[in-house]
Amino acid sequence: ELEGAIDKRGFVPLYYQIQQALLEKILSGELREGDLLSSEDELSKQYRVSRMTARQALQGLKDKGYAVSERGRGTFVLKPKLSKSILMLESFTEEIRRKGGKPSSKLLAQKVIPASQELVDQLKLEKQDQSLLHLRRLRLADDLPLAIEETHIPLWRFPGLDQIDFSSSSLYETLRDRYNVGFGWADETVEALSASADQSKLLTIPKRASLLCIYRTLMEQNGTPIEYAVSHYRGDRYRASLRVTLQD
Ligand code: 16G
Repeated sequence: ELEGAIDKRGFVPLYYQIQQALLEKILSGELREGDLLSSEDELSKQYRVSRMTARQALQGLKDKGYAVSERGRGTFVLKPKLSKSILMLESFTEEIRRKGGKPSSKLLAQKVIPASQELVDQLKLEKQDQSLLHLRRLRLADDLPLAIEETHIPLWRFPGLDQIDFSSSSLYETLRDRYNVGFGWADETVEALSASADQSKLLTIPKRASLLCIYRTLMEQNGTPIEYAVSHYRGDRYRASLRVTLQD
């Protein structure tokens, strides 16, 4: 019966049909993250194809990020990475909701601090208004740790912002709703890093696992910088896409 799932006379390559059959099971939830996939040997028997074809099907899933092989143990299902679009100016909360997940935060630090020289430059601060709200949050999607976000907001622009409890509020929602901010654009820099001991513990990943680090300076519509943030995303769960255009 399983054999009937693939069409041996058509034009669609056999490996691809098997790959798509497995992918459907992953996307429908029939196969879940961490589940062991059938081995090359099992697949080749199930679908009556060569081992080479079965291997290609598994390789296809691995290339797309839906599976991973562990030496001597087999091939396991991975959930696809969440994909952040660098084109869209979104908050963590909006992004996770858009993808149908449940965003949450664990507050690691919330305090008022004087700006360092680097932050004075990033946020173009005047001498008299160098006091910043510093927020450090572990961001979770469906209760799984996804990123550590550290952000700095100039308090001269948002008086009283330090009084809000950011363990449960969205920063961007607050800026929009309470302070009527119109967001303009953000300048971002992306860098690959490996996790420190502290970061790997918070993100529940192995030490020195890969991180995607995004630095963001957010501007109001008039160009005033209003946030300088550094986000460390789990490299195994997150990727970023951007549009590259020709300059005119
Ligand atoms: C995003 C922003 C971060 C901002 C946060 C606000 C990037 C790289 N970073 O994660 O700068 O502080 O959203 O999230 O996109 P919130 O509104 O859910 O609190």
